[in-house]
Amino acid sequence: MMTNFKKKILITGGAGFIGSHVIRLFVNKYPDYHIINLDKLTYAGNLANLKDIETKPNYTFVKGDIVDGNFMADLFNKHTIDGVIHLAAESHVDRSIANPMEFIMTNIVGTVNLLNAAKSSWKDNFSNKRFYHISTDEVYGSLSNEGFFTESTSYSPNSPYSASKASSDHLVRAYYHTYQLPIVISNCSNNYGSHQFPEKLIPLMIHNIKNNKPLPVYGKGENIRDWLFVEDHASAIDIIFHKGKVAETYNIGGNNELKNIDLIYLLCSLMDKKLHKPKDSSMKLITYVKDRAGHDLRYAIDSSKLQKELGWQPSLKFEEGLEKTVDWYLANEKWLNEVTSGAYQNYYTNQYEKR
Ligand code: NAD
Ligand code: TDX
Repeated sequence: MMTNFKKKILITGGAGFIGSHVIRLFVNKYPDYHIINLDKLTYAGNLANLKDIETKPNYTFVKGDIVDGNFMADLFNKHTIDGVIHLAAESHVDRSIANPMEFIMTNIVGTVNLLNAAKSSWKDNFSNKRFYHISTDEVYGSLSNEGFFTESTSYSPNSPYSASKASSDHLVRAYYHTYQLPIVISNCSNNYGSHQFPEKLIPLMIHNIKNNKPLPVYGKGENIRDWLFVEDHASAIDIIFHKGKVAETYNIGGNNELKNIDLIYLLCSLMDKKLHKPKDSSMKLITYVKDRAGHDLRYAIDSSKLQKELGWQPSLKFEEGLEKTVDWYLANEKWLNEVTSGAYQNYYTNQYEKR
């Protein structure tokens, strides 16, 4: 086994949706890096997401909570960490509306613990170190039908989730200005792809279509999101981690805006084909339900800075990415059944059936 790794990188939240794609990319692409995945394994963390790489010699999993400051300090004392890619978070807007405190603890307090652990273990000698914070376009608030979020758009978060992410972005930036901690931040639009927990729009709709359950559309379905295939987010993270400038922010987006209802129509017709159902049969499951509180109308990202300065491009067209995603969920019934048993049923009843 190789012991002289070139770099040791701590990736937090690596058992979640985006984190597992980032871990897979880094473990496979950089055999000379030692990748440590720190994850609490909340309802959203699932080691089954990483089965294909878990025995690789350059990968280590550590179960732990970023809210536990002593634990984080010990981890940094035990390993000589060169870089952090911080994805661990509570990530679902609806859960933040029902229970904001978890979001304050993990997204804000947890991020500060990580900043403190990195700062103190690096002992103010920051050469060749990097703290990369992964954030969201939701920190910029909501757009009307025109315009795009750029890196200089003012923050205007509207949900407890986005406010907690905005707060963590500010703290990360403050650690650069106050202590010169070499940080970089990216803000990405809505991701979709394999291994996404079926509380988020696309996998929830796939799961419900598959099981002939109602498809809950919030409000009129007119809200617009900009969708990016998760592996393209992972490739942007790779580029920004290696080439992004210290203290800069990079927006990441798919340039791919869709109204929720149009996306659901697309999914229905794709699933009808895949499941050999009569044309338009899934469409009949669409059910308009009470709108999300404070529902942001539109997100749209201008990612030209990342494209021009660092040469990143999304690789897939949305139709291709959506088909790949649907195929993955249909081929991975066991994964879907496991994550939708147990606690998921209580969540679903509270979120959709008791309202
Ligand atoms: P996810 O909910 O699928 O995964 C989050 C992971 O963090 C899970 O594995 C969970 O176990 C872990 N975690 C939660 N609390 C923790 C704690 N206290 N200590 C250690 N680990 C903990 O989330 P995701 O969709 O993969 O999002 C990952 C990151 O990307 C988040 O920071 C999110 O804000 C950001 N982001 C997500 C999207 C999106 O569309 N999903 C878009 C832009 C940015
Ligand atoms: O059942 C539903 N019905 C519905 O109409 C769900 C779950 C969602 N929606 C709507 C709400 C949104 O307008 O679909 C849209 C997408 O919803 P989510 O999948 O919950 O994503 P969103 O709220 O846009 O936030 C996502 O993108 C940014 C991620 O969850 C965040 O982690 C990320 O930061």
